[in-house]
Amino acid sequence: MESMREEESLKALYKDAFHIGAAVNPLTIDSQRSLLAYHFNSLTAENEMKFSSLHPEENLYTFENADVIAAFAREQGMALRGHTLVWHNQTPDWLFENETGGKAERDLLLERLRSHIQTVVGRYKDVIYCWDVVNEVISDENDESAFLRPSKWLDIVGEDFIAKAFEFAHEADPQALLFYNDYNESNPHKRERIYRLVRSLLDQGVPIHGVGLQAHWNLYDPTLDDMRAAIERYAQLGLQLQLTELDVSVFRFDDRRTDLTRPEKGMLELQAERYESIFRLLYEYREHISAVTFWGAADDYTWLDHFPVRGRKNWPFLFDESHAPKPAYERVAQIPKRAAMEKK
Ligand code: HXH
Repeated sequence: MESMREEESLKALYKDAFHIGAAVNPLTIDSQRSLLAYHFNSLTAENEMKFSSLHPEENLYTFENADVIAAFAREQGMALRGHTLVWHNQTPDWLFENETGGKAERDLLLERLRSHIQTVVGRYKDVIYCWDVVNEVISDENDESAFLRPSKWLDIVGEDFIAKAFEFAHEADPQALLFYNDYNESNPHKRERIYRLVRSLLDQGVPIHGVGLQAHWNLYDPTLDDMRAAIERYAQLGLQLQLTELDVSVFRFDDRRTDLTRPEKGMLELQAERYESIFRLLYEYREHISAVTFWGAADDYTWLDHFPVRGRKNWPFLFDESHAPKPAYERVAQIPKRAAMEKK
C-alpha cells in the first residue's frame, strides 16, 4: 500500500517545480506498482508505443500492451507521455516497402505515416498530453558538415519528414504538446545541431512545443557545465524542456567491465552527489523544465542491464532493487525542502 512508505513522495516534494516521471512496461506496472503510485505523477511507455510494437504489419495494430499502460495512467490520474512516432529504430520494414517489395514512394510513406499518427495519437488523446513526435534524427558525427542522421525516412521522404510528422500529430490532436527528443543532448556540437533543427522548424511555423533531453548520463559524463549550457541554449528557443529518459549509470560509457555484482564502495555516494548536483541544476531551471522522467523507476529493472554491455547489472536510479530509497534519493528530496525553508 502506498501509505506504508516512510520517505516523502518525490512528486509531492517537486509539485511546484515539475512532473516526476518513470518509463514503465506491463511487467513493471505490476512489480513496481506501489512505488510508481507513490512517487511518480507521469509515465512513459518504455517500448509499447513505438511503431514496431503498435503496428507490426500494414493491416495489424497491436494495442494490448500500450492499452495496459494507458489504463494504469488513467486509473492513477497520472500524466502520460507518448513515445515515439518517428524513429530510425524499432520501426518495421513494411513501412518502407511498396506493394512489389521495392522502395516505397515518398507519397506512400507519408500517407502511411499520417494514417499511423491519426490512429495512434487519436486512440490515446484522452490520456496522452504530449508526444515525442520525432526521436534521434540528429547525427552524432563529429564532422562539422554532419547534420541529420542517415535513415530510411531521410532517404525516401527528404528532410521534411520531420516537419510532416509534427503537422500530422498536430492534426490528430491539436491539444497535444509536441516534442523533439534526442540523446547526447548536452554535447556542445550536437546541442547546436539540435538547436538549429528546432529553430528551423519554428521559423517554418511547424507545430512544436518542447525539446526532450533524454539525459542518459553516468557518474562522470556529461559535465555539469555542459548540462547547464544545453539547458540555457534550448531555453533560448522559448519552448518548454523535459528530461525524458534520465538515468545515471555507475559506469563510464566505455567501461565494459562485467565483474560487479553489487555497486563498488563509494559508487552510491558518488551517485548521490551527482544526483544532488543534477537536481539542483534542474530545480534552478524549473521555469523552463516541465517534467523530469527517469527511464525506469528502481534498480531491479533497467535497460542499462543490457546496454551497452549485455547482462551487466547497473544501478542507475534513486531506488534500489527492493524499492528502498538510496542515498541519491535523500539528496534529491532535500533540494525543494531546503528551498522552501530558505523562502520563509
Ligand atoms: C533511447 N535511445 C530511446 O529513446 C528509448 O526509446 C530506448 O528505450 C532507450 C534509449 C538511447 C540510445 C541512443 C543511441 C544508441 C543507444 C541508445 O546507440 C548507440 C550505440 C552505440 C553507441 C552509442 C549509442
